[in-house]
Amino acid sequence: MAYDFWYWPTIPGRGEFVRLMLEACGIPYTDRARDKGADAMLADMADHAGGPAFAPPYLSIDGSTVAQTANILFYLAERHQCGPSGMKSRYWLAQLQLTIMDLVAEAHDVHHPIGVGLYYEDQKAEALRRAAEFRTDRIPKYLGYFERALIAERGDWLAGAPWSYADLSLFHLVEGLRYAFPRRMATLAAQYPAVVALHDRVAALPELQDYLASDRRLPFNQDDVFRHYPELDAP
Ligand SMILES: N[C@@H](CCC(=O)N[C@@H](CS)C(=O)NCC(=O)O)C(=O)O
Repeated sequence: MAYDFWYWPTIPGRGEFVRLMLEACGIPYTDRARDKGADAMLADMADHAGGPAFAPPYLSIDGSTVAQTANILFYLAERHQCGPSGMKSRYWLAQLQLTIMDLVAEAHDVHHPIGVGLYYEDQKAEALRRAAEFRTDRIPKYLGYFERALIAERGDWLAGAPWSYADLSLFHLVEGLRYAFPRRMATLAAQYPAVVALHDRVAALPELQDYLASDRRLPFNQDDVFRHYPELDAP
């Protein structure tokens, strides 16, 4: 069975965390909105009388949905036994993933600090203030946490071995931060060697090579959660 996976068709966004897991775990899926368009996704969302999703990404399963990025990854890991399976690891990975999603939300709020529905141009002054705090305090605090988490584990991955969806997500998080804040990330790189090494290990995973080189993987762009506005970046 191939999952019906729904996410905005033109950005990696939060959908990328799910795509990476589906691809690396070899789970069959159809990227429905890339085939059918965003309007088809909105129609599908409106169609789920039972268990509707509030927002994409989501999986559509038997008329119901599994939504919320961290929840989707938790579901897929359980259902397909992809990654560490011990009780402690499962909840540890969920904890890490929820923390990653917190940082994703903060990265988004840097360019939309006042209103999700407003244009960036209408909140530029506030974005400048938010970006300064994000660069100085929040990125180091989160990356420092993931650095400690990696150092605390024996082995190469966030929950020991084998790799898990949280490792894939930390990889994409670093990619997104590097896209949005290249100057800041260049300054910080040396302080978080375990995070950088984890990023590089995921990039080299044999299970991901086909996907990473394919056009199924969308490039970052200025409609995404991670956006590069040069004025919001600094060393
Ligand atoms: N907490 C949710 C957030 C979902 C979300 O914000 N999705 C965005 C795209 S990345 C969206 O389309 N939001 C529409 C809205 O909030 O109205 C998750 O992690 O999946």
